[in-house]
Amino acid sequence: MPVDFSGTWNLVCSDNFEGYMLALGIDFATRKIAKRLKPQKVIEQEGDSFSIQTTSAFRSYFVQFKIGEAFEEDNKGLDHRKCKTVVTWDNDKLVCVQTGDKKNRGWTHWIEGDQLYLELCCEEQVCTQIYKRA
Ligand code: VLP
Repeated sequence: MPVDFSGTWNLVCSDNFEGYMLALGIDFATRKIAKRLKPQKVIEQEGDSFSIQTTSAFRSYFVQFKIGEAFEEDNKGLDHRKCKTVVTWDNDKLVCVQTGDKKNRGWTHWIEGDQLYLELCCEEQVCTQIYKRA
């Protein structure tokens, strides 16, 4: 059985989100608001089809994809840069590569115990977040 990420997940801790946002060129005022947010993720996984809705009091972001199928991602409401994005499995990890103006951009999701992990990368910065089931 493959791992199932489906569910509603609430952020419980975040390390170096500031560094990640700086690497993305997010302005000071936006970073000040964003770092206080406790986003919720609703993930739907059906076979190789996924949707991830990230909701916060300030901005929200929705993405959907199929494993191995590259798509144009607009990052609307985030840094607004367009990327060519593809998500693949690395064993039980969901690995996203976002090719565009920023080097080494992407994210990885995995589950450990009852916690959802998210590692966000941009250039030299790595932000690690942990979510728990709502
Ligand atoms: C921009 C960077 C904060 C900060 C300003 C707005 C959306 C994996 C993946 C699915 C992400 C989340 C990236 C967050 C980048 C913030 C608004 C915060 C809430 O999630 O789950 O898209 O890439």
